[in-house]
Amino acid sequence: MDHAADAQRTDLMTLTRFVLNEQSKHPEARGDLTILLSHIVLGCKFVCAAVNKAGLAKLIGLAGDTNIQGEEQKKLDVLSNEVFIKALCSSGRANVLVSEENETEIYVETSRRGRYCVVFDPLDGSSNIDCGVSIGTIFGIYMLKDGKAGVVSDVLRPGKEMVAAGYCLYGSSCMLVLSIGNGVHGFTLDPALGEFILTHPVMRVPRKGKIYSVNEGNAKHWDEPTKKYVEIAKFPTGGSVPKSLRYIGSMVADVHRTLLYGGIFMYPADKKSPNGKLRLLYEVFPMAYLVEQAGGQAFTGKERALDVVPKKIHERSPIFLGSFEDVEEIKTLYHASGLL
Ligand code: FDP
Repeated sequence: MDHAADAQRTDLMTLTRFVLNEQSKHPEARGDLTILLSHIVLGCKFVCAAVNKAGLAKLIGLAGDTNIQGEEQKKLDVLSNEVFIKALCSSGRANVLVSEENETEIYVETSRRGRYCVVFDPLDGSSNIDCGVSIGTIFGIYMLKDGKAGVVSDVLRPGKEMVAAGYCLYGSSCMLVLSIGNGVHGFTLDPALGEFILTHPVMRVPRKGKIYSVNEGNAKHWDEPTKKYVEIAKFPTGGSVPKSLRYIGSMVADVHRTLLYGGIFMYPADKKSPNGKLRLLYEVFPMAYLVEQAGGQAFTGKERALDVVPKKIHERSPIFLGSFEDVEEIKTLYHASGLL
């Protein structure tokens, strides 16, 4: 019998245990972030279960549809949003919340307020729900600036001020990828245990990749540096091998692949959308935070993504993120173009 392997199989590092271990390294920590994260995890488990049974339960459909019992059906993204808001409010640790689904920020009622602000997209990639393609939840966490009642400026801050960020991928398995500022760690949901188990400790994005990921349907509208980058990816000179194109069109899935296999994911600005498509607070920032924590880079076409100071909660930003050297190449092209 292989005792070492057996010991590892039975000594499970759950996400909660991992975060508690991290917390114990900071004697001043009060456990608030641990509690907040456990409520986010609960939301992810709920959404994972809902996504898995969406077809069966007829959860898919337009919000406002009525089922056979005359009950109102909730679209999966509406349902997920409700679950996360309730989980965050009941944690007693959240203060200002920004959700992709809500036009304005949400202030947790005074009696349940805590020190953290959470920005999130409860179900990203929603155009993929109806065809069973992987989708995900993205979140980023800030700590209140002055520890008093939260205000919108507590979330209108650069991504580098986040204290944690992560995403949950609802794919062939359900995986939660998290950074609390000490590298990136991946946890896979064991459905039998109902627990996220550490399966990908210390994730590092390969220094250089072989994949580029972009919606090429927008190529007509791209600026010169983006066009040039993709041209070189397809027709490299000097005997290099062309890069492969992979684009799922679901940010969590595309970024997850980029973290694991390397390469570049981009949603650039173009003539139609001068600020790109993706949202700064709850798409670009958390993913940029994770990619940097994993040793990669994230660039907007002008500057380091995590340095941008948002002016509005639903602001958009172009993004190029992934392997350090691949992002360095697009930065060089922007510098050479004189667009910066
Ligand atoms: P979706 O529209 O399906 O919700 O920002 C949302 C997002 O998906 C991302 O998940 C994805 O990366 C991107 O939009 C896809 O946009 P395109 O369809 O324009 O390529």
